[in-house]
Amino acid sequence: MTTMTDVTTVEHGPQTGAVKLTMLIAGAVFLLMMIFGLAMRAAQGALVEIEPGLFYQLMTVHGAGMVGTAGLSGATILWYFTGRHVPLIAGVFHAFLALFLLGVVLILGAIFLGGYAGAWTFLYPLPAFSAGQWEAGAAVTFLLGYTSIGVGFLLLHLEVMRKLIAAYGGIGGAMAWPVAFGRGDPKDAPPPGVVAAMASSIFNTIGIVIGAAVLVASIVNLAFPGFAVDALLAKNMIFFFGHVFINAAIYMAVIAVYEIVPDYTGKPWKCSRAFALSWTVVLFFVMAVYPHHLLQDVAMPGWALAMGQIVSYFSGIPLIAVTAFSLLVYLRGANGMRWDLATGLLVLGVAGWTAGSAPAILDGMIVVNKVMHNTQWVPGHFHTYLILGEVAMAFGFMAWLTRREGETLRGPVATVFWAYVLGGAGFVLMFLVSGALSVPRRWAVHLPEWHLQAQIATAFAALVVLAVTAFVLRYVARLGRG
Ligand code: HEM
Ligand SMILES: [Cu+2]
Repeated sequence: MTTMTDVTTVEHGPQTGAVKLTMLIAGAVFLLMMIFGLAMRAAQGALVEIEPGLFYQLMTVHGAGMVGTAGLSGATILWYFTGRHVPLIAGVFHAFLALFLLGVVLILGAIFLGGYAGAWTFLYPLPAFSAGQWEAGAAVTFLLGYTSIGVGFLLLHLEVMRKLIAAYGGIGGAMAWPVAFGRGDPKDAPPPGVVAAMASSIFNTIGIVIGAAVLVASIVNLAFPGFAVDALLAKNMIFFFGHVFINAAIYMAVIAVYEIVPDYTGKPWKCSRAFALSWTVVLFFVMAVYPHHLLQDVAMPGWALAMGQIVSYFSGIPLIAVTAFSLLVYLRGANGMRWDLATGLLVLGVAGWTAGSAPAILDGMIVVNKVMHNTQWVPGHFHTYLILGEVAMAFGFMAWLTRREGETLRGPVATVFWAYVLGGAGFVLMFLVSGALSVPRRWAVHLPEWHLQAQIATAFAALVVLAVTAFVLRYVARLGRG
């Protein structure tokens, strides 16, 4: 429905085309980055030979590409469903997409033409210490790519927040604070998707602003090496940004669950008091918990690390409240649910996200972290809530965008779905097993004792790649047929 020439609600407006196109790009990039991941795991299992310099280029493009695409797909879900509730300016989304693609070009150029291989975390001062692998210009180009993507996200979140604040009577209204803390009636509360959109836009904006500051400082340092940055401060800022950004990607994607599942049960999903309260807690905990990335930094003040650990313990509670618990409560009250690829993947996403938080909380404990941190336990937990969490929800949203009435999850599409579940679960389990056996992370070459785990993981990864190829082809075929 078009309300004004340049203002449109996405549901039936021209934005649906842009959203479908963006999800096509996201799906294709996920697939390509998974193939790079497969190559890395195969190299760790000595199944293929990849020269270490190239391995770190692949690791850099895989990390940046995956995190960026998780953000892209999450933000697209946020945009699409926010457009159901408030009118959004279409041009903002186009600018977001254009800035994102510009960033991708810069990042790919920096890595594959410039040789940048300092990992997606651009940890200061590594971009400036390449040991001859890349020039400062390549590192600057990589960081400019991030900056471009960051500006796009800021535009998108500002438009979303501006409209939600106007429509729901301020930040508190959009966060359902009258229901959470006062006598507000849940009947008058905004829908769950709005609460999630408001909360994730707030923390992602804060994260990106901090990220932009450290990006600019790093760029100036590369251009004028005399300009030094406090390394510990830079690390805090980078991990605050990185932690918040990837979390925001998942919290934005869950909006698809809140908005789509009710279509399949016929029962509306209401914002209860517990739900509203949990999202407010999430808003603060997501930001307060980031020091769990710095538990090994002896120079960090003790109180910050203690806070990281304590908030880690407790952050599981609101997380589960806004995901698995609210979904189960909701489904219990509903009269059954129709399963198709979309609902299958969305519910898998919630389950995988919840499951992945368990090893993450373990690693957030200082005593565990001292042993586990630089092992593959870490990629083990984050691949769980990414492959079986965010990415599953993104493909679920894509399946929903191209759904057919009355379809169910059986036949070949069920086989593909279960191949994805099995491949994903096996793959992440092998990371966790390797981590428990103290196999280090981010090593291009593995000792012979570690090859078997990597080889088994490679077979599971191949299954994931096959399933995702089928998801993408199905999506393309259905878009093509209109
Ligand atoms: C078939 C699927 C995938 C495969 C085979 C794969 C493989 C890998 C491998 C082998 C590594 C390096 C592990 C190490 O440190 O030794 C890695 C790191 C990583 N992967 Fe994946 N991955 C997959 C999917 C994903 C997805 C879906 C995401 C995010 C949405 C993701 C994000 C990352 C990140 C952020 C890193 C860390 C890079 C770094 O340490 O700088 N991966 N992956
Ligand atoms: Cu974190």
